[in-house]
Amino acid sequence: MPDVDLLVTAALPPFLYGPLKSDYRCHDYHAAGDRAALIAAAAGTVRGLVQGGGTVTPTELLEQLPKLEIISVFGVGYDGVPVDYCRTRGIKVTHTPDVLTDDVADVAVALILMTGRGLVRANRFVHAGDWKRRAPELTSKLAGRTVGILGLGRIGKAIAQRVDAMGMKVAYTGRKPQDVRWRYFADLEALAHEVDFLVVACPGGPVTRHLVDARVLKALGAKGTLINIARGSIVDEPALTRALADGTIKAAGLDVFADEPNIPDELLALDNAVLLPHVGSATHETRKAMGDLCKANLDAWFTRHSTLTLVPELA
Ligand code: 8YV
Repeated sequence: MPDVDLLVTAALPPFLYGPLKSDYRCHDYHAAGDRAALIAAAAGTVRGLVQGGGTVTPTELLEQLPKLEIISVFGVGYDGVPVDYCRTRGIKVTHTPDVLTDDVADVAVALILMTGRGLVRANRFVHAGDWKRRAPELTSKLAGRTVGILGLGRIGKAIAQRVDAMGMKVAYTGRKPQDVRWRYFADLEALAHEVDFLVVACPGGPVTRHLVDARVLKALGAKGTLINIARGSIVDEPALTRALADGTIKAAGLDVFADEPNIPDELLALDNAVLLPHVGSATHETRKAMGDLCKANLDAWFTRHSTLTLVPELA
């Protein structure tokens, strides 16, 4: 392996960080007490940067790394990377698609089941010993209900296939209709109006910021539940909290938030919100596969021995 310096800007799991440290000189920017000193010492030699899916990498940091050749994202989402800036400098940006699709889609389905069938409340009911005192509540049948998917990419399609198999109807919106049998809506508000569950599965970033706003939530209405397994930035979180509190929408199932791991107290307090700590890809198998691909992308670049998993904009 060539003699290469890497800047590490996120907390990495040992099964990725260990192999990286064996093959590269790693500068731990994430854990550094004095980041300015670390940059002053390493900036002239850093040729690769490793970050997480949700990590924001400011252009100002990249400007201090004149030798940077590649950013390898440990995650499918690269909304924290200034891709246009990277293009102007010829910096490669790679990510870890495909390997996490099944797990993230599973969590979307779990959130549909947890909200739709009241499973979190039912679990609390049993733990609290209430079953001995009264019958559990009745909920609503999922088969026959409609799931609207915002963003029919790899993960969106995997969610559609799963809920299809559950007997639910599928509709979707995105930049353009695709060659699939599910109904396309050009307009998100129109889709929200039509569906029982609106599932956010599109990329984050400036283009999709607050796409799900008060108007879309109003269209989803009191029959509707919002599911988000993508990025917190796509949903106007204060508007969502208000919509849940005043009954504008029925419920929400969220794996992602605007400012993780901070969740506003008002949202935390709501009984009609099922909240998960961004566990979409959090299985041993998938995180290991993501880690392997994250490192393989660096190895491919620095040894020129195999191809990179470039982000679509730079492919
Ligand atoms: C990970 C993710 O939690 O892949 C992504 O974009 O958000 C998640 O799978 C994250 O990337 C870990 O850094």
